[in-house]
Amino acid sequence: MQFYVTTPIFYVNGSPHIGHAYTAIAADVIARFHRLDGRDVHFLSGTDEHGQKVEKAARDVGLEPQAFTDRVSAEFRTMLARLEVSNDDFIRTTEPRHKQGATALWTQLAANGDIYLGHYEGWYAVRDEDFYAEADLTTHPDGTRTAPTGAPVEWVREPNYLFRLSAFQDRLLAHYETCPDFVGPAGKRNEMISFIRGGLHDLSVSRSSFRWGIPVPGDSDHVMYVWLDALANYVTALGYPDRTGPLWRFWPADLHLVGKDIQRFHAVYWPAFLMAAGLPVPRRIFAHGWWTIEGAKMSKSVGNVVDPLALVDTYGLDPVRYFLLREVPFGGDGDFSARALVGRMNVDLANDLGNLAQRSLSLIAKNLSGLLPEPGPPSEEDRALLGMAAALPARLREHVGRQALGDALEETWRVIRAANAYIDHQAPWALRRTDPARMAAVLRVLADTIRVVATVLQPFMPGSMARMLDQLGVPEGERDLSALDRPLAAATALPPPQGVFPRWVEEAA
Ligand code: ME8
Repeated sequence: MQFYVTTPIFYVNGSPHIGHAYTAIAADVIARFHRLDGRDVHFLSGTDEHGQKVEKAARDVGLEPQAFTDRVSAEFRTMLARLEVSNDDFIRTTEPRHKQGATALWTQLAANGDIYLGHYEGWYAVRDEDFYAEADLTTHPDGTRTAPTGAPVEWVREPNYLFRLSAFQDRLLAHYETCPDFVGPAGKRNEMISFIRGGLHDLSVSRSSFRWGIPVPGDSDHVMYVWLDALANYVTALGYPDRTGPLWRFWPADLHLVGKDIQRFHAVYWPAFLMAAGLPVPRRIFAHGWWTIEGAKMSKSVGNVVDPLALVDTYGLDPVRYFLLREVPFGGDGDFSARALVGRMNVDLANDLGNLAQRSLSLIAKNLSGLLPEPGPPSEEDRALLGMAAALPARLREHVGRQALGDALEETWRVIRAANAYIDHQAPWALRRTDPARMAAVLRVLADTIRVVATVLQPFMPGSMARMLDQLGVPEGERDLSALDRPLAAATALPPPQGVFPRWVEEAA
């Protein structure tokens, strides 16, 4: 069964930061989990390169927009690679395949009578690339106005093409009614429904006061509004308008993962464009929350923008991936601090999981010549722990299926904590003299439990979990969820155990 997941395409007006890394890592975990579960996955990311905001950023550094976007888009690609994000494709909106597809989408909307030439007069925030009503603005003592997001607005008056969004109000509401899971988290659904019920105005979908965009077919005085251009990426990357190509089987998308700031574009405008074009709408749009840094909004002028690659250089990739998804429930807001990251590294990773593996594996190395023992006759406690471990894949499938990535980790840690309690209680080190057969049975229960844990954690921490599975002697081709039904071969020679998660010790000042 296919599974198509996307990240937003990132604006190339500045270098990638921790917020972009967060979305990409979360989408990666979801993509990897579905691959592990045997699904045919397509995972798309990319960059959003047109519009006034990007044009202005290029001008500010004295570059032509194309040269500028080439450079910044490459930085996003590098970030994804360094974070081990496993996207299958990366689309740039300046690529010919995208321009052709977006042009075809426009032509289709116009042919269906859903785009007409009009006039726009109103407020526009370049930073948000969004239109605002007067009533939503804040007026400052110096007479300037800002949008609810804090972005400065300017008065725009120009001929524009408009999309007949108002005509889709009822169809959108009906869709929300029949597909209760269309939008997540659950609270966002009501927010979107009230927005639609509040009345939809036709949407300006072209701009005629600057040039950096895809020309409107048949009227090169206009370029397409950057959001129509950008949203189209999810289908142009699959080959749209060609619906007979190999990738079209992935449409409709199973999941558009977005930040909460852009939910409305995805959950209102995008389905309306698709309905107008006669295309199926995505199955689900999930919005995650917002990161602040040590309590403050991330901002270039404040100088507190966190570079994800610098974090990875300092702390290592998997602790960063783990921290971001564990620290806050997915869908809620979070605050980043190095202290909290180090806490997670030392407690969850080094103490709970790292020690569990290291203790179990070094007992096998020392007392059983490094040979994986046979399962013994199970005790009540063995059954309880193995039962918890066996239930994990199905529990995680459920959590990941509703994007509850933090819950998936919490559920896994419940098993890890139970395994630590088990090892303390069974004290296999003491059984070595008194009951070596029982010691072997206990170590096998631990090895089997760690195997399940390491298997289901692969999407979150691919590198470290590969090393843990290597140490358990799990063959490379036997690491997906279905392999868990096949017991590991007894007497497999395990490599010498090595700590996977070192403790982080602050250097003395
Ligand atoms: O909105 N915390 O691009 P973008 C959490 N090009 N996530 C954050 C974040 C933060 N502080 N800052 C950014 C755009 N993000 C459009 C999208 S899609 C057709 C077009 C994440 O680069 C969040 O997911 O401004 C946000 O939605 C995404 O980066 C893209 O931000």
